[in-house]
Order: sequence, then structure tokens, then C-alpha cells
Amino acid sequence: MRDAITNLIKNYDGTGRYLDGSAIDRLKSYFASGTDRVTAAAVINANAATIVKEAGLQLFEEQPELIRPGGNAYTTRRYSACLRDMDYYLRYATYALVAADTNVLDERVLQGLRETYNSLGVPIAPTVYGIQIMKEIVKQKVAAAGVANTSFLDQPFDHLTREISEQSI
Ligand SMILES: CCC1=C(C)/C(=C/C2=NC(=C\c3[nH]c(/C=C4\NC(=O)[C@H](C)[C@H]4CC)c(C)c3CCC(=O)O)/C(CCC(=O)O)=C2C)NC1=O
Repeated sequence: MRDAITNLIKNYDGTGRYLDGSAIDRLKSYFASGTDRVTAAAVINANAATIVKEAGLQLFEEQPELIRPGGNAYTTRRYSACLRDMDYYLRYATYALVAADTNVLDERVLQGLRETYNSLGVPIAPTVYGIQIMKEIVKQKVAAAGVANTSFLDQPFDHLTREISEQSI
């Protein structure tokens, strides 16, 4: 598992270089966004259950076939599994936000996910949409907590959706 700093050091150590101007710029940008990343983690921690619930409600309201007979989230067990997956995505996105690096998502979430989803018939498009709904809710809440520029919040959610979409057949 890597974060922005260990990733940078790994790259420079690999080629035996001192930290040059470009490394310093990346370090500055990492530390400059640090407080906002921590605020985001606190906001998500305080609202995680609500965020997952709201996103699930919106997803099922817009795509009710998912929870009707024949839908992949039909039955209480599968409905809960779906919300639990959303909760995983939110929690790991928070780790990636604080790390400013998506490596944790690759290692802990995305590996083997395609095979699992394909074998269970979990549909990709609504999963991706659910993750994007959570992103928008998180951005609203973090903005409401006083963070002016919330664009850094896109990275982990977009990484998840990009990888999950690309991995689908
Ligand atoms: C931390 C990393 C991690 C991830 C990501 C993860 C995902 C994951 N989701 C699963 C199932 C599932 N995932 C869903 C999800 C959905 N169905 C829908 O229609 C919706 C679109 C969507 C919710 C948004 C459902 C319904 C199941 C159960 C499918 C079944 O058992 O038939 C399973 C199969 C095993 C199980 O049911 O627990 C895994 C491994 N597990 C992990 O450990």
C-alpha cells in the first residue's frame, strides 16, 4: 500500500535521484491539500451511514428494476450486499483521499472484483452510477464544511468507476 509520499520516494530512490523541482512541487501540493483531505475524512466518518443510505435510495429510485424480482439487488440479502459494497467503496475511497494515492484501491478493492461481479451477475453500470452518486453527496457535504475547492475528491471515486468499467467485458 502506498501514499503520495512513499510513492514519490520510491520513484526517486529507484533512479538514485535527490528530490528535484518537480518532486518539491508535488510535495508542496500534497501538503497544501492536506488539511482539506483530513476535513473530508472527518466529514465522511461522521456521515458514512447517511451517505450510503442516501446514495442507495437514489440509485434504487432511479433504477427500480434492480430491486424487483430478477434484479441483482432483489431479496433482502442481496439488497444488503449491495449497500455493503457501497460502504466498502466509500471507506476505501476515504483511505485513498488521505493517502492522495489510489494504490490502496488497486490492492484492496479492485483486485479480482471483475471475476466476482461477473460470476454473480452484479451489473457494472448501476454500480458505477452508485459510486458517482456517493461522490456528489460527499462533495456537497465537504463543501458545506467549508472546503472551497472540492475537486481533489474526484480522484478515488473516478478511479474506482474507471477501473470497474474497464474491467467489465
Ligand atoms: C473491500 C473489497 C470488497 C468488495 C468491493 C467486495 C464486493 C463483493 N460484492 C459481492 C456481492 C454482491 N454485490 C452486490 C452489489 C450490487 N448489486 C446490484 O444490483 C447493485 C448495482 C450493486 C450495489 C450497488 C450484490 C447484490 C451482491 C450479492 C450477489 C449474490 O450473492 O448473488 C461479493 C460476493 C461475496 C459476498 O456476497 O459477500 C463481493 C466479494 N467484497 C470485498 O471484500
